[in-house]
Amino acid sequence: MILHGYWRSGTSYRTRIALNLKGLAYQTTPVDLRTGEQKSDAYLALNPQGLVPALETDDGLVLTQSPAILEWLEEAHPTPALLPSNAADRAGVRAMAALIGCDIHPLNNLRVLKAVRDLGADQGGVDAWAGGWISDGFSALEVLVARHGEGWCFGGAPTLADCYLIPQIYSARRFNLDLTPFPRLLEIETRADLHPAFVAAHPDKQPDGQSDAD
Ligand SMILES: N[C@@H](CCC(=O)N[C@@H](CS)C(=O)NCC(=O)O)C(=O)O
Repeated sequence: MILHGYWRSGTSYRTRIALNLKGLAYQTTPVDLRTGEQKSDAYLALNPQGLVPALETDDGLVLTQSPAILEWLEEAHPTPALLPSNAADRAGVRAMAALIGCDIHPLNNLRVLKAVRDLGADQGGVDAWAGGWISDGFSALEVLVARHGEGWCFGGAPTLADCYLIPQIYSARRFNLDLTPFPRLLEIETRADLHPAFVAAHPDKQPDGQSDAD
């Protein structure tokens, strides 16, 4: 498989975590968001939306939208499972994933932050914008993890929810958000820091992840 992504992109990061948790081999083809490569003709042919990630499967399928990719991985490669075995718990994990994927991440992606800057925000304003939405979502997630987590977001093993959480924490640090109000989320991050699938997916470990510029 080939993952087209960018080292610091949260959606690419969450996809790498899921691939690694499943133990699947893949190559990475970097798409440089700093230079606008996601809008090149070559990349638009893969993903007409011009966003990363895109996953080319061994069968020649091109999958886009990280939630769809993660659900496809779960269906095509069910073991180890990243969703619980009963429907109610699966809904609980998907709710946590959507809390991040639908209600936090879209408000701090590159094109939205550019629009916030175009409206006149300086870096402090951008940090406050992104940090405010992350804080809002993390406050709810902290409560949900208190209800359902037993070491990870939902239960005692990593699920799709953790694939979403760890990149969002990484992003929160880039916006200088104080994470001390979220001790349960930070405990999960500490656990992920010791888990090989999460460690190998970290942006700093990616071949295109050597530059500070962004
Ligand atoms: N809902 C999409 C969002 C994808 C997305 O926003 N990707 C960002 C990087 S995390 C991107 O490609 N941004 C480029 C841009 O805004 O031009 C997904 O989950 O795949």
